[in-house]
Amino acid sequence: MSKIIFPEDFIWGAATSAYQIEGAAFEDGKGESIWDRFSHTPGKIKNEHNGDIACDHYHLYAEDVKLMKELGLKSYRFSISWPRIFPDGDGKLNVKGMEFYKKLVNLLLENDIIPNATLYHWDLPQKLQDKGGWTNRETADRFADFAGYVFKELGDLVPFWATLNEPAAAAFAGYAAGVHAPGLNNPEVCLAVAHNLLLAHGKAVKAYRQLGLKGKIGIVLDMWHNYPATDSEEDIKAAWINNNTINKWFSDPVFKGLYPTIPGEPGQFGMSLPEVQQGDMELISTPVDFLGLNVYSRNVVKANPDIPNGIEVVPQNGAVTDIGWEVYPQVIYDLLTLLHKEYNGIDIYITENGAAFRDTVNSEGRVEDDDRVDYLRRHFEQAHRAIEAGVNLKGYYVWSLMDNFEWAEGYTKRFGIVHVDFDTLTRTPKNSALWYSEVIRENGF
Ligand code: IFM
Repeated sequence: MSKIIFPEDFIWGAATSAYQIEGAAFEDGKGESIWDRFSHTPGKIKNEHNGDIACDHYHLYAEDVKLMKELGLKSYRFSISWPRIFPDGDGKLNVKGMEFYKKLVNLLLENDIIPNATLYHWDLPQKLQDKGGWTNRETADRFADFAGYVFKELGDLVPFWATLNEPAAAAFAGYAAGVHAPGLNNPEVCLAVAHNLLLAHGKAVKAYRQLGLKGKIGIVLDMWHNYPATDSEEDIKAAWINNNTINKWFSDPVFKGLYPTIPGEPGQFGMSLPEVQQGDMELISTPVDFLGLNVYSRNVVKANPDIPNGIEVVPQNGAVTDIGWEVYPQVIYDLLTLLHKEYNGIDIYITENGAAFRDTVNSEGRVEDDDRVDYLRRHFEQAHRAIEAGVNLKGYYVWSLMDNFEWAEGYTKRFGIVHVDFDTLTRTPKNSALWYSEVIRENGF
């Protein structure tokens, strides 16, 4: 097979998030987050795991940057814990929290690793949740204050910023399904939550622009592209509805300044449309520099009038990862080409893609995760295909740099290319990390 080579300036990286790796949950003045509260609530997380220690990256960050350097990562995507910097969400500043990120960013730069920072990866300060969390429009203002402060401190050093990571998960898993923090089962509020998250995004982008900073800012969205189970008109319509409502609920407001239209009764999913005030959509659609796309798998759907929203996800028979997600690499090509067309050739970064498998360290000290190598290779191929088709794909971040706290699944799902022994905190690069390192060196495979 001929070699696949990526564009010269293609950015290869790996991603993590604060709550999933940092630990030090109650150290150096950090405030409580909604994930600290949720993970300490009995029955919410598998095996009652929590992020108190996680990978202890807060203390081991220098070792982790060294590892990134050894692997040859060009960039590292991480998130900044809001309550580490503003323990109550606003007001009192925790200088020590800010110092941690300054040390991390400086060390990355010393090692020629481009820092890529996300401002919100779900760990809202609990004190703001006590005032309604994202149901409260004022949370968006508090976020803009937090973002503005971080931009002033790190804006000259960090060239890539994302405002929010997967706001859909924050709104739907957190406020409707209740499987993520803050654990509410209230579909009624989740479109208002989504709107306030989008406002937070817009206000942060505006704050960034006002400071005249030279880097790039965008938003990170997750999408599961929907394919019809059969060629029937009903199934095709079902897939179309999901692709054009759920999948675009955040991207259309950001890139087009409008919400998708829900066919049928607006209240049919038990949700109420948000109150949109004058100027909101202009703010939300303040121009961004890129779209960050988190993509793992797809949905195959069929129309089913007997279930509440009329659209059923049909399980597939093919290979799945350890979290039960189908391996379907073509979703990368399909989504990238679609988004390219839909949003005028915007620059896109795959900000997360990867797979959970049951990895173990063998007696020779190796982790033979060939299934992950195969997964990544096949997904990279589809990304390359999309570039050849004209998509402005600029970079690819593997999820995740290391095994970590997988939210409601606790530590039971391993997404890392580096294995973490959660008893000793020992890091062991898996075969996939060694293979990825070679891909980066060759800029292809
Ligand atoms: O671990 C998560 C991450 O925090 C957000 N995107 C999906 C990953 C795998 O579930």
